[in-house]
Amino acid sequence: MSNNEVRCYIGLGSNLSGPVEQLTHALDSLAHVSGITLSQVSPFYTSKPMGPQDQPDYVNAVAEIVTRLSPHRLLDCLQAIEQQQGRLRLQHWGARTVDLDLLLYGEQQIHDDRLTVPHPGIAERDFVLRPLSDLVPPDFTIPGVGVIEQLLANCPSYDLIRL
Ligand code: ROI
Repeated sequence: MSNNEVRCYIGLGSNLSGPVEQLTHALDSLAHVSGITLSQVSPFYTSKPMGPQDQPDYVNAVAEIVTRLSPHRLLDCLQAIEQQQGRLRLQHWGARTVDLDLLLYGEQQIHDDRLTVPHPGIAERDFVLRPLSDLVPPDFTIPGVGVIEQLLANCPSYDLIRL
């Protein structure tokens, strides 16, 4: 990793149109973006929906990338991949084809109209923390939030099952 590159973590989630295939396709797209190197992918997990319960279970995973893209250019790429896969969002907190969230951008904390990093609500989502914890050491600190092992111990359960 050169000095103009940053290690980032991307959360992936889907509960429509073949969730495993949606995640696999999104990861493949991510790996082919110029300026992004896909370095690790967590196992996939099924999870009960957070939000309305009248929607299918989710499949979730986390990817580690190394990138020279700025946070906003990276966000543009994530949104482009969501659009390519025909992202449907039928209702707020409802079913979606694929969701790509910028969870962490190095150790930076970012707050502006487009982006909040670390991702808000990360501490309440075991379907993000658990796959993230597969990729980082137990003492890994999420900037401004806490140590992953402790966050996971205090997080509500969405009944994760590792695929
Ligand atoms: N619930 C789960 N289990 N996984 C998700 O990725 C997910 N994504 C969402 C909402 C609707 C909040 N619920 C979720 O955006």
